[in-house]
Amino acid sequence: MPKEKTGIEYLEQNHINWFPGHMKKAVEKIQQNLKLVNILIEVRDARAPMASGNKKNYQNRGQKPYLIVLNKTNLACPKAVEAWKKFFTEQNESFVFVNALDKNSIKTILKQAKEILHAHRLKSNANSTTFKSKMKMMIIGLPNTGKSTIINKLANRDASKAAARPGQTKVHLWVKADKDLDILDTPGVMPPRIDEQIHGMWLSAIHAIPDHIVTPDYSACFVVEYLLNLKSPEFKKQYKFENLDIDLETACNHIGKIRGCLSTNNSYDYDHIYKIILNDFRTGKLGLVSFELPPGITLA
Ligand SMILES: Nc1nc2c(ncn2[C@@H]2O[C@H](COP(=O)(O)OP(=O)(O)OP(=O)(O)O)[C@@H](O)[C@H]2O)c(=O)[nH]1
Ligand SMILES: [Mg+2]
Repeated sequence: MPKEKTGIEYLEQNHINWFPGHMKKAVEKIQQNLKLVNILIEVRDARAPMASGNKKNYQNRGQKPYLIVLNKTNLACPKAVEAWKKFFTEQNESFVFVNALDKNSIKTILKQAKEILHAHRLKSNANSTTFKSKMKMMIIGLPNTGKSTIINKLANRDASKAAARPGQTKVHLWVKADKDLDILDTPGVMPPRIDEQIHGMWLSAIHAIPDHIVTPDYSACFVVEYLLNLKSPEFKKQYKFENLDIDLETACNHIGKIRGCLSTNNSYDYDHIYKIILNDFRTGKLGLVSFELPPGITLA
């Protein structure tokens, strides 16, 4: 239990970054493979729509059509999602909010991608004899945003292994979803540098960054502080708090007590407590939470 420093103080003393060599290679490969696809789909996390984006990294994609998919909407705050829809519309961005665990939701990706390709074709004046009706999409995005899950839903089979941890997909993998749709799955890639350190904490909390980078202690404490500040009713209910006007340590100890996280010498087993908190948060048991709002927006 970090008694002296909280997650926020940690941000002031350290710089969170995660861009190992395999991600650099993955970016190079993505650039090489651009010519093989006719649309790029960037999967982000709906709880942090800009912080989980990496569009800047793919600047030399030319005029390639680009669709931003905001996934895990079923874990995000609905009011924040509405605010982001307005923002992206105003920015003239092609986007769609989805929940990859729901097949119907995934169909909206295909619909949107087809519309974008069609508009692109009209704009570039391609005549119908040269237009290839087959859609070849490359799915890119930060680790653990749900890329492989989306591909599996589109293909209707477990074509690419998905897992609840960042860094599952290691190689570029072509998946034939149907006769008119080929999809290229890619390894998750972080931005080379996370400028805003609070974004590093958000990305750890939503598990785009593995726990060993920021450590479960800081990620879990960050989540608890965030939910205490929010006065989250779901957090209160899940751990049977009487009220949320308490400090971080009191909150963690209370969670330890009601979840039976005591070591043999009767002290709290904080590793266990942090694991429970992160797992509960990431599976939505602590409510629908968004970390990021569009610029200038606050929610009532
Ligand atoms: N709640 C929720 N979970 C999701 C959703 N989409 C994916 N997941 C879960 O998120 C985890 C990561 O999914 P993956 O498809 O492996 O993510 P990825 O982007 O391919 O990850 P990397 O290959 O590591 O880059 C899995 O446990 C999925 O079941 C969603 O919309 N909602
Ligand atoms: Mg994957």
